[in-house]
Amino acid sequence: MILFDAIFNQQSLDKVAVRFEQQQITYLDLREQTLSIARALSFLNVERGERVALLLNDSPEFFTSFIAICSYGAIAVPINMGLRPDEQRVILNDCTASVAIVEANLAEALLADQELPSLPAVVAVRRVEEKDFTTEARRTQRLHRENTQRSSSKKVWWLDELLTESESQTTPSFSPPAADQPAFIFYTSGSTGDPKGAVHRQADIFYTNETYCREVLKLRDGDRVFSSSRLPFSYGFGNAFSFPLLNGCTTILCREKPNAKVISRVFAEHKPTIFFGVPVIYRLLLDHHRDVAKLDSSSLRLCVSAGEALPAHLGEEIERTLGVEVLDGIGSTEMFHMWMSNHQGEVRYGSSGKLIAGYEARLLDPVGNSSPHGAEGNLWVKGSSAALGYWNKPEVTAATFVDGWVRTGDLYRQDVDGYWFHMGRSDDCFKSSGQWVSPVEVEGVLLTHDGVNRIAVVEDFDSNGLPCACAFVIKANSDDDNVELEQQLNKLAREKLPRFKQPRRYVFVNELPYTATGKIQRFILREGLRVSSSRFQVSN
Ligand code: 3UK
Repeated sequence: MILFDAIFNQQSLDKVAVRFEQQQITYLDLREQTLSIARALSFLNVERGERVALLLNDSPEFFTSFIAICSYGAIAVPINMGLRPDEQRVILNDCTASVAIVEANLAEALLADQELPSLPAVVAVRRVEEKDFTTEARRTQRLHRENTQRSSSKKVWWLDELLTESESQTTPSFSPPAADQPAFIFYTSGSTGDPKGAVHRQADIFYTNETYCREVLKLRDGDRVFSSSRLPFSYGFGNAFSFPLLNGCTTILCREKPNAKVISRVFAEHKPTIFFGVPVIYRLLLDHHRDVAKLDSSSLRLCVSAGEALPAHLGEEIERTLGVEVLDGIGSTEMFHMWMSNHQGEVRYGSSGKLIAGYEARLLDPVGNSSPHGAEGNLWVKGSSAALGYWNKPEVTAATFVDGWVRTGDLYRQDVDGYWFHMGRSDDCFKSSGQWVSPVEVEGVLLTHDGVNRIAVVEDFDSNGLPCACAFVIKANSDDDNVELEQQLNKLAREKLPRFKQPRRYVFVNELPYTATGKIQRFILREGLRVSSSRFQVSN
């Protein structure tokens, strides 16, 4: 199967595929644009297997470029726009992209970047709706000047001009991929360390559509989906690209980074039926709803959360406030999308729900034996959407992909009813008084206090150098007194947790560090504690 056919061999191509700001783009429009990009790839002499990077905001051009690249037989590499330029450069160099399709404002920097040896061509997208002619005339001049100066190294194109230039090119024919032909690479940084590129096949897109999308989302005609997680994160990709487009639905894209204000505007203007977010976005959305402006959630039939465990009480608060269930599920870049999820009508808040048909899961103890039923263990998963491995990283690949199983790095336990509970990342857990502490468990308890808005628990060391828990807290009301709140949190912890899990220290902060995909970076907090707590902007 080819992605192009799977999306465009639909009964009606007149339906709206994308709502992008004020534009409504049909499947037919997307199809035409995809074919012209395929001609442009052929014009640029891109070869099968070559990497084409995408540095694009969520936009129709992201879709058409991605479909064209994969169907053409090259390898698409979407890069997260929330990363710093030096982090993006590491990815461009790791995958040795030969072409990058980019937002206009990034083109010059990429052209001038001497440390990007492998990138011979840059294609810059200028958008009709943001046409400010003066800025654009200046940009065009600069790009042309760069072009002449650098004709021997990198070549730059405006996408629209490239498409006109390659119009007379014969449209390349798309052939079905070989079983293990790589089609795209999604980079993941995990919670620490260097980015790793998970290499996927087109088939992985179809597999997640047949499994998670069919079983859990049950998309129907007329669904309009909106994801605050962006397309270069495989969660956002499934949510806002492959699921809606493979099922003839409409996806709502927004160019801006979706914060609570933007999301509430999108709700009011575009009336999504399904919303996908990560826990911190839900927290910010509920705060905005309470403090700034009421959210119009009248069109919603379902909410989804992933990326991190959704604390039980936050799940309940979302359902109370928005009036629909929120389905927490776990997936990963390596597995492409979800393998476990809550299901409508049988949600258990605080759990990741049940295994999705088409996936297997097992829990192993640290030496590799099966954990006894009900006990905690390291989660391994198996399913046909697993990546072929990491790009150019044989050792890490061998440690993560073993005999068809994928090591997730997550600790889980399963209850008697078959619900799975996330107990933290194996690398975030620590021992206190010789016993394991799972930060997510302690956070879940303390979050039930009304005075806490967000919290992150990490390993700290007491005055004797012994490990203990430390809680970083963002208060719900900035006027609350720190000492008083700390006393109340201590009391709550004493009531609900064994002594070794109770935090020995509380640090009140205004912000917590997050990755570009919305995960708390506990390692930054840990490092900060090691250096000095004064590194944090402490509140009050
Ligand atoms: C953690 C969760 C508890 C977990 C992702 C849905 O997050 C995604 O991919 P990443 O590669 O990270 C994977 C890791 O994130 N995680 C994700 N969801 C949950 N932990 N509860 C959850 N619901 O540690 C996992 O190993 O960034 C999520 C779909 C596609 C994705 N890529």
